[in-house]
Formats: sequence, structure tokens, C-alpha cells
Amino acid sequence: MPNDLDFVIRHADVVTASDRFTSDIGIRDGRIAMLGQGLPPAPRELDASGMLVMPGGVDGHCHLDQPMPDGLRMADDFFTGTRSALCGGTTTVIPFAAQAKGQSLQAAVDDYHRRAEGRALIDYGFHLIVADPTPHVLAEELPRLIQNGYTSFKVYMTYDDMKLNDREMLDVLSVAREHGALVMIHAENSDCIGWLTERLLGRGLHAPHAHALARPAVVEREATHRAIAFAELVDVPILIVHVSGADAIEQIRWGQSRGLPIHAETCPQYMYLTADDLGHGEYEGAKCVCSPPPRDPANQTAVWKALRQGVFSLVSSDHAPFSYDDPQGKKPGGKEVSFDHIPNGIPGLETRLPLLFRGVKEGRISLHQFVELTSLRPAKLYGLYPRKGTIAVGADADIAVWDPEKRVTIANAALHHAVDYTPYEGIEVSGWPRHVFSRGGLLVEDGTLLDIHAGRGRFLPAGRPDLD
Ligand code: DUC
Ligand code: ZN
Ligand code: ZN
Repeated sequence: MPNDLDFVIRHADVVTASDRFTSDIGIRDGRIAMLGQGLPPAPRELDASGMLVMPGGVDGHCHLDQPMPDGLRMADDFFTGTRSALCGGTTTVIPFAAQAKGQSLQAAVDDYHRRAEGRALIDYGFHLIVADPTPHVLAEELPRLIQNGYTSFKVYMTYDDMKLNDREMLDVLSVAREHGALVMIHAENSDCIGWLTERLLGRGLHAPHAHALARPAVVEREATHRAIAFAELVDVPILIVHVSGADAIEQIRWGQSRGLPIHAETCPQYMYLTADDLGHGEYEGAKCVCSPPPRDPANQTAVWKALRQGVFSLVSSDHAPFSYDDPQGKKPGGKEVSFDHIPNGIPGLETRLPLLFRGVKEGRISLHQFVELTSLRPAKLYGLYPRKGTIAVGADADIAVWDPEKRVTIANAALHHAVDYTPYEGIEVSGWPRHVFSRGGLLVEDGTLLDIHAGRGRFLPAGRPDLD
């Protein structure tokens, strides 16, 4: 019968960003078709008693199979990356189609679709990275791509192969304003980093720990303030990504208190790692080299406080997967290189939600904030709501059934990415997704990834950013 349900989740303690209620969840054709107690039977059912049932996570910032310069290669492609995401309760990922300088933006998008095609296990959207905003890109390509469902793009204030100057930033922001897109900004001052790097190397400081010395908080603070000033000048919303601590938070609060539409993202590395994890001379610190770098316990506290107070719109992983013992990863060419040549980035797709959930267990944020930061707001900001980001009739049945008491000591051996380490090895969490549905398919059952085929994940063209 056409109205028959395919699957019913029974006795669900449903938690969304705003509500909590007990209900059965009826799934048909990949979507949530019914909510209510005592739903009719279905051929497949799951009893969720004792579990928390939440919308699957939306990871609004991760890097998968992104083309890399200089013989580097990301360890995760769309298959291993989405496999890992799924096992950590994330059911949508939004990685980056990155334009190289001199390349057409459309060519970067076409190439990235080829990389994703037939590989993803869960649904995905694309952000763009605009590295070369030529007049043609600004006037033709970018507006057309926004129209076609690529409504968010990242720009960099650092990294020689990506960075834009101030004038270029203003140009990109004004295209976003005109066409209703959202610009994500990597805010670190490139010249300051270059100047500090030269001096550190000149003093013989080559080891990974010098990475944090080359990118101190002031460098992030200055660029964050400048980005906010640009947003004010152009009169357009922006999103400051991967905010690492108190200095940048202070700038964001300042912008928000002036009524400016400043959104911000942070990541688990700024809640759980510190600059000490970059080591004290040993090369293994390369495992935690990411930018901005992790800071110190006082900054971790500032991040948690700002999360609780609503300064941040979302928590993403910034999963940027480079293996440690890999000549295409953290040891380029098979060598231990100076800190400025270590590829930036750490893995985190699978651990993002459990690490943040630990903050719920510790009373740092509420359960509703957890859902808001990891699912609802990224879905809204990146134009995927109400299809993604909530549990409601009509939404895709992307659902994570959490065992809130499951104690896990994070170990790379148990993760599903293709990276040879996790920076969170040994950290204890309480709570992990036990069953995960993607578009109605039960893909993780009792913590075990079922036999699933690569390519079932679909591309999601994005609608207009919803900034409420
Ligand atoms: N920093 C970035 O800006 N991108 C990828 C990873 C990182 O550490
Ligand atoms: Zn970045
Ligand atoms: Zn990133």
C-alpha cells in the first residue's frame, strides 16, 4: 500500500534544537513520514528505549580528497571520509571545491564532482574556495554557481597559494551581498606569519612546536577584526571559521554587539588540544599541526563559555586528513621537515560529535545547543534546512540514535577514516551514536557499519543561506 511505512523507530526520546518529546518515528521513501505514539507496524522496526534520538550531524567544514600541491595527498576521499563521518553520527558533509590560482572556478567544481561521484556513503554539499577572484570569476562564474546551488564560499587571509588581499576580499564580499551567498573567512594575518616564521627559522627553531609560535593569537585577532570591518563596510554577513580562543572571540563579540551579522565557527581541537600537543621539539607534534593552532587551557575555557553563550553558530571538524607516517602527509617526501612545511590539518570527522557531547555530559552546553551547533545551524547556514538539521515530518530520515551512557576511550584503531592517527587518542567520552540512518537507510546498527555501497550519498544543491 502506498501509505505503508518502511521503518519505524519506536519509543524514541527525540531531541531537536528546540524540543524534546517521546514519539515513534515512521520512515517512508527515505523521509520522515509520521511522528506520534503507536504508529502502525512496519516491516522493519527498532526499539530506541533508553536512547537519545537526534538529527544526524551536519559537518559544515571538512576537507576530503582536495587537490593538493607539492606531492601532498589527503588520506581520506569521499568514501573513507563519509564512512568515518557516519560512524560518528554525521549524515551530511560539506567539503570544499577549491579553485587553484589560474583555474576556473567551474573547472574546480566539475573536478570535485568527479572525485565525489560514486564514492560518498552519505549526502554532501560543496562549499567553494575562491582563490583567484578574476573579473570573470566575480562577474560570471561566481553568480552562476551561487544560482546553481553553491551558496557558500571560503576565502583565506593566509596561505600563499590561496590568500586574497584586502581589495580582493572586498570584491568577493560584495558579490556575496549582491547574490545572497555566505562567505566563510579563514582569519590569520599572512604577513605577520611570514615575518615570525622567518625569525623562528633564523633562530634555529624548526620543530612542530614552533608552528604555534608563528601563529600567535594576535595574528588571528587582527585578521578577525579586519574581516569584521570588511563585513561592516560591504554590509554583508560573514562567518569566521575555526576560531581558536579568547582574542578572536572578543572581536566577534564586539562585532555582534554592534549589531553586525557576524557568525562564527569553532572546532573540537580548540576545546581538547593545546599548544603543548605540538610537542617540545619532537616531530610527533606534527600530528596536531593545524591552523589556527590549538592554544592553552584558558582559551579552551573561553571557547566553551562562548559556545554556551551563543557566540558561535556551529561546531565543525575542519577534518583535514594527512597521515603521519606518509611521504604525502605529515612527512613530506618521507622526511621530517621544518614546521612551516608540515601540511596543516588534523582528522576529526568521526570524533566531532562525541567530543562535543562530552560537553553536554559535563554541563558546559545543553543538549539542545548540541543539536543546534552540530546539525540545525549548519543546515540552515548552508541552505539545506528543513531537509537536513531536524527531526520533522518531511525531513530526510537522517537520524542518529545515541547511547548517552556508552563510555569510549578514543583510539585510532576503532575509527573509520584512512588516517594513521587521531589527535584525540586516549581521550574518554561518554555517549556515542549506536544506530545511524541516512535517508532512511540503517547504515550503522549497534555500532557496526553495515555492508553499504559507495555512491549512495547524493549531492545536495544548496538553497539561500538562512542566517536566523
Ligand atoms: N587549516 C585550514 O585552514 N584548513 C585545513 C586545515 C587547517 O589546519
Ligand atoms: Zn581555514
Ligand atoms: Zn579547513
